[in-house]
Amino acid sequence: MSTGFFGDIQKIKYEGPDSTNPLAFRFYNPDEIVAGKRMEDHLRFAVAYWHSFAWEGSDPFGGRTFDRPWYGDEMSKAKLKADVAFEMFSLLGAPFYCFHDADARPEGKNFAESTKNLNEIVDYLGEKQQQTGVKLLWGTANLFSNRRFMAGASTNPDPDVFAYSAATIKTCMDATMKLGGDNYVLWGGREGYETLLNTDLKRELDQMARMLHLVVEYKHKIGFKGTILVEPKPQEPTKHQYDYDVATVYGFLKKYGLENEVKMNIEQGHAILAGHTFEHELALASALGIFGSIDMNRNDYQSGWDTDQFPNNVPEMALAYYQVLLAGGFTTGGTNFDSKLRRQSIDPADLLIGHIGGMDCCARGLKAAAKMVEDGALSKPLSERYSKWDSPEYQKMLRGEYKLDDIAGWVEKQDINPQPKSGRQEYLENVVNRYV
Ligand SMILES: [Mn+2]
Repeated sequence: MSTGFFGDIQKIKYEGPDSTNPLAFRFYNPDEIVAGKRMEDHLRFAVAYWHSFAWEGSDPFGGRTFDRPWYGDEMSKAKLKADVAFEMFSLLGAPFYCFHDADARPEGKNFAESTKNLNEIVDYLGEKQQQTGVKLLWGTANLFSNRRFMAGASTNPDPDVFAYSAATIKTCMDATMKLGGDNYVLWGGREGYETLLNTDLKRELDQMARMLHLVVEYKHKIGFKGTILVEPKPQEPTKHQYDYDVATVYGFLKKYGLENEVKMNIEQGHAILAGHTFEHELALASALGIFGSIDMNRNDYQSGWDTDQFPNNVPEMALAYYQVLLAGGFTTGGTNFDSKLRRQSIDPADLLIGHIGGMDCCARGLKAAAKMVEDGALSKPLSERYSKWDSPEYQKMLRGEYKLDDIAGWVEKQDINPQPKSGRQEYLENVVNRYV
């Protein structure tokens, strides 16, 4: 039974590149085989509950612009929200969704009532999953919106907040497990500081590590088979976030012995905020063995904050999925649209069109990336660039069989005299542009 929210819009179909229908896919064709696998199984699209159904269109200068029939604190409204959300997942053919506890359930008067509300809505979401076949890519806890979290969750100076946060995470991990989620995500939210004048940085890092250990222990205790993911972000809302970027998080995981238990959920917009490209963060996570999943969006390159827009830049997506393919593709991870409409885009159809454009953009990027991999367009010049390392002497050097003075003697004896070679960047950029 339809809620009628999307009017008479029917399931979005693939119509091919020549279609001018705004409510059709031009590139996302779920069953099309790309690099030996169905496109849907490569991309593993998920819709984010929060931006699409919980965010009301506010900005720092004004409140709600969207007019949705599910706004309100009653359980009946939460169920209507779920009805519309699953209608949209089905219209789009999105195989997954993601949610925070606070997106889906009304806040209770205390922890017990919030948990009761969560459990009731989780049962309802479970029924919707059964009816539609849509699955949960990941669950997470919102430990940043309520004023109790204003000074952080696990990193709060008040241990009552640490305990409340731990209890909330427990309920959200239970919910994720019950709904068959493939991952559980921790985004730092307000885990950072506004000023060092009131912050004991070392103590807060120890607290954050304790929470992550608790999460990992509980995962094993309940037999959750999914992946624990941490999502880096350098700033916003706090001036400095502890999960700054992939490199920072990896150092944190190593220090606290968590590097084999936790992987990364990498967001395009957060990479940009950290002064990196998206593909840098993906390549680094892959090199460190902690690549997990993607939050797909884009930032405005001029505004300097996290605008969470739908992706629409195909060359950027091509380079991103190129790294995903090199990393062996997603296992438990996927492509979650952590993307929101602009606040003037108030029509129900805008929600669909934002996702359709994003899915098409990712599909085009994936196809370009797969072709670059297949042709060895970038990998052949790359291995050529490093080919001298294959020689036996340099292999020995790399294995540590020569000490510094051995190498000095060898360089003198062989009269090693390095000759610079072109890095061919313009050539390689032109190659990429051939594929997109
Ligand atoms: Mn973001």
